[in-house]
Amino acid sequence: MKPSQTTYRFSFGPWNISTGADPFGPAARPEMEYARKLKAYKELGFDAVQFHDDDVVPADLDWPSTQKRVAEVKKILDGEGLFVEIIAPRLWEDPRTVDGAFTSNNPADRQYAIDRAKRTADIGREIGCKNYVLWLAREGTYIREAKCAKTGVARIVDAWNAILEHDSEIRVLGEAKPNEPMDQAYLPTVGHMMAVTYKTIDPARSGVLIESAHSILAGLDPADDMAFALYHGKLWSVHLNDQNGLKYDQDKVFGSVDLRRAFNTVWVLEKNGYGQNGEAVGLDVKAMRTTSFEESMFHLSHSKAMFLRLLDVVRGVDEARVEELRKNRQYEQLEMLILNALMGKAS
Ligand code: XLS
Ligand code: MG
Repeated sequence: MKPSQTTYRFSFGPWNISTGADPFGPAARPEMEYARKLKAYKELGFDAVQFHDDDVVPADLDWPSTQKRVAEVKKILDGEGLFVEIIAPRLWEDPRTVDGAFTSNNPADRQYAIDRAKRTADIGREIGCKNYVLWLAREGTYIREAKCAKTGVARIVDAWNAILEHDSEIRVLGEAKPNEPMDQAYLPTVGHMMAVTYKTIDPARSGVLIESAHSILAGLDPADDMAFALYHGKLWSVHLNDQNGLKYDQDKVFGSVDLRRAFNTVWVLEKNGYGQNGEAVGLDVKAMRTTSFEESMFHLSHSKAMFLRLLDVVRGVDEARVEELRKNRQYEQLEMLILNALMGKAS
């Protein structure tokens, strides 16, 4: 394979610049003003924004006020030269989604979720974004007996279809996560999510966003999960970050825990042409709670820098030599070739 000439484009969401609040303590630094966050994108070398519906406009506003607010945000983005890469309904904070959104046991609450999901597609249309992400945060249970899991899956597919039907131009990207906030999710892995894409009314418009930490939390390798989705032509966005073992979702700087795992992720994306159809490299990372307000954006530029440095390493690996070592089954030597590359040694 020839080295690709992909010019990568990078994105993140406004939630990635945060106050450091966690389940055990309140904000550790002030909230950054929204307009300041949007200004930060270009300063940090990013190209695109990832939005939840209520990152753009408060949820449940009437439609004319929603349109007005969306137009204001769009104007700021146009002025900054940014595009919106993904739009996603935030279906896990409202009191009506406390028992799940599409899988709630309460029909009125399920309807609220569907209505809000459709409205999110409308916001996407107004702001010029066709990638619609479904992170199914509360679609699962704390105890298995609370719901029928089979019905839960069917309800997720129905909701997915309702979104596809509502807007014939968007494509829906499922984002799997095995646990947190729920004890166990109904669609815990990329494989589950991929199976569901084929059960929708329009598989060609149904794909995935893969987050590194979510694969790791499922005990899987992000690079393999991404390869699987790439094989299916369904990897339409990524959330790169890192994760220290099977704990709570940490959203650490890309490559900060396991450099080789990050290298393999970049390898798989690069070797398979990710980004050549407009896909962006999303970085879903969080600053440490100890970080000061002034330094609370470094984790983003650092993650991007890590991706680009690993890309240099990937592009620097002698492919012919790799092929030869593969052919001769000299995996010990192949391993050292990669370790040397990671440590800045030619061979
Ligand atoms: C959670 C996700 C979430 C989605 C969008 O890990 O990053 O924010 O990507 O809803
Ligand atoms: Mg994510």
